[in-house]
Amino acid sequence: STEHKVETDILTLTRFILQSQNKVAEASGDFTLLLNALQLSFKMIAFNIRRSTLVNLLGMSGTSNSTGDDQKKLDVIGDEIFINAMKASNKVRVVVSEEQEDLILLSGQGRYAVVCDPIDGSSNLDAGVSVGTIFGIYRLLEGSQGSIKDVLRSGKELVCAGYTMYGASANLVITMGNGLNGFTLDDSLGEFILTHPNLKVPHTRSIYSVNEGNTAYWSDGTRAYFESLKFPKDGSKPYSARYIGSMVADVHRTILYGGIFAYPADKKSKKGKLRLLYEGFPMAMIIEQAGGEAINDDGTRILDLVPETIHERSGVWLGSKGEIEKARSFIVPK
Ligand code: AHM
Ligand code: MG
Repeated sequence: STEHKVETDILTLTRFILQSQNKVAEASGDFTLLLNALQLSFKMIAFNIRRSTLVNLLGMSGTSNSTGDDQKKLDVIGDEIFINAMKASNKVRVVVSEEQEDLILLSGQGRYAVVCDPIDGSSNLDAGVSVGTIFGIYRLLEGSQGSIKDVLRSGKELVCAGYTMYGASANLVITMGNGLNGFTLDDSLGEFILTHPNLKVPHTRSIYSVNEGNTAYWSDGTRAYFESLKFPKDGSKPYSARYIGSMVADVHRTILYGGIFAYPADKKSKKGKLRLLYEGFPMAMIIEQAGGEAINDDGTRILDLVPETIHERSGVWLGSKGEIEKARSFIVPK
């Protein structure tokens, strides 16, 4: 019995991972060390975002990344933080970053490949709006010393996926294939604490999240689908629109409140905008682990796709099962 209200037995992310690892027979502790390196990079990115206005880290860096996007100073810093953490972990042989044209091969004893968008949604940074880091982890193929083959694989083969949203607090949401759990960074302890165990997408709120400014480029099916949400034929209330323009924040809200998030392929972006390997796959695994679904514009399960190049793009539709089924009935030609 406790006579005070202080939590003296907190479940940190490291403790949580160790507990999950104990259930895996071949667990060697390498995965825990890799996750520790990732956690450190998230804390460092969170810290730099938080002080960015004060120390002149906002604005453009004057460079552009592999896919031609202009880079923000924080994009460059986030990328460096992430890559250095992966190198220092000594557990990773292959690194893919949105900010690097080529994959990075590392030496050492690692058995993992990590794919990452270090700061996603960076166009929101200067306005102080939430951004996030998205990541996925593959175990190297049997006998591999690290090569591009370790990452040109279907999303189903990911052993771990997650994101950290840098908002009012830093929120890390992670799955190792047996459910989805959310952790919040306690700044004073410097630890991610389990605050959202066993996350499931609710079915309660009718919200759609899409860049409606692209309507002119949409397919007829996409247009008809969103029209159906705004003008329901069955007399139900129209959906609410919410669009932050940071995938991590839009997906985080979808997991907590329900609804659908989409970045469809359209006439302007024929393969969509989002990258399959380090945006589509991790978010698809995450939403499925929360009981939802993720498909592309053909209605194919995102996790079944196999990328041909590391920066390949894909249309993405994700949300609760019911919302995705409704979308599918409009967007996939019969
Ligand atoms: P980025 O990786 O260059 O930051 O772009 C990805 C972001 C996503 O976070 C977000 O869903 C999307 O781009 C928003 O794009 P748009 O401004 O076209 O709506
Ligand atoms: Mg991105």
